Amino acid sequence: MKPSTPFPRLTRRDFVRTGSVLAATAVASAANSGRAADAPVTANPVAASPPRPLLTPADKFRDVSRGKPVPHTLKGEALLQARLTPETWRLEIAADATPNPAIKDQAGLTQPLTLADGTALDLPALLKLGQQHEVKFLKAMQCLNIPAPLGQGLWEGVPLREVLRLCGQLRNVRRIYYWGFHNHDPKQLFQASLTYSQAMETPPGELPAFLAYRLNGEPIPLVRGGPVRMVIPWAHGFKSIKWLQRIVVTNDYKANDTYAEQNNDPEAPLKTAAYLDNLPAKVPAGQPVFATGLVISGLSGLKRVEYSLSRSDAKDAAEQWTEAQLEAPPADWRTVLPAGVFARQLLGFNPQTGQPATWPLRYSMISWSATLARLAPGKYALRARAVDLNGFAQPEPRPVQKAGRNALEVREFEVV
Ligand SMILES: Nc1nc2c(c(=O)[nH]1)N[C@H]1C(S)=C(S)[C@@H](COP(=O)(O)O)O[C@H]1N2
Ligand SMILES: [Mo]
Repeated sequence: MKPSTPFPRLTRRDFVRTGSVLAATAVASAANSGRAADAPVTANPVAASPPRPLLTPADKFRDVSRGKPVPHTLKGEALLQARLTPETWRLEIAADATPNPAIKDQAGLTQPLTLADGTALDLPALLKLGQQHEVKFLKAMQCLNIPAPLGQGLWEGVPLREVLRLCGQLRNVRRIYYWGFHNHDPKQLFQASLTYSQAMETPPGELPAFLAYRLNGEPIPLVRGGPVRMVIPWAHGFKSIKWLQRIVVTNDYKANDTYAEQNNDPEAPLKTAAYLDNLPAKVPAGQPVFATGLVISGLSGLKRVEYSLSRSDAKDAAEQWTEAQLEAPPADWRTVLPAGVFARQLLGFNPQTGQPATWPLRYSMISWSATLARLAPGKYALRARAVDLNGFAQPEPRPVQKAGRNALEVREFEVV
């Protein structure tokens, strides 16, 4: 791979300047029926919506938070009581003591961290651990049940394995459960879990489960689950527990995630999938349409995004798939990353060159686009799908939507 042009694709600037160049070179061929060969191409395509920045501001993520009241609405004394300020935050780590017929030998650890004996981990201690073990990377937050990414952040924190090493010897541990502040009402408990080795044995080049304390270069705000949030890089959002306060090691072998109770697959990793932005309902004839969307690179990576444009007012339209353009990596990561954070420090980047090892980065998202030109008047349906590195086109190989919302999306519009 030549370092100069590792990924010869659409740059962010090209995206913004959606004008004549794109329109003229439009791959739009989408091929089929409805195109009037001689229709003029004007310089300004109708854009669905402009591409987003690679980093979503902390308060612009779509929010998925249970609880009454939701923890991030707490104020003043209630916030202190909840231990959700940087000074009051504590993390307890203990062994599961709940009687359970499925367990022969209860799990144990030699150094529990508890509020009762004053050993619970506080934020200064976690930050200190970070001086030695900090990890940083870009991750898309994606709810298993919502067909649109929630946002993407630069997350920084300490691998869970390093935190568990503070607890001495672990015995009979098969899984690790964890939850956040939830108002002391058991009905509001929102818990997630990992296997022991997912927590402890990060494979080379892979991303660890970690306790995040910074988002986009700032302390994680309350609204995004601060002061400390668990971040599980390879998983859907429900494993990334906000307002983290308790970790329990257990001999129970079951994935005891609250999310599993609603028929969700608790072990389904982030799914490679493309999502479509909205299109204007009506487009004047002769004006190209600039279709955009987001694509997440999940467990199986991303080969390409494809779209198909068909006449929805004609029966004959055969589905034909055309490759869409992917947003290129930024030419200069300093324009994207917060001050003091360098690309070569991020997991998933080459530490020598500061270039991303894959594009899109694993578990992150970028924009895609397609210019649809010379469309004859009529009704159209646009579809888009991601093809993973194994050649599976969305929603394959995961057609069951309770394992990750990635149905083939369609947007209809009319050229008038
Ligand atoms: N404590 C707690 N953590 C939580 C949740 C919750 O309700 N409570 N929701 C989870 C779910 S289902 C998702 S999709 C993500 C959403 O993260 P966001 O609100 O930062 O976008 O948070 C996860 N972490
Ligand atoms: Mo979710």
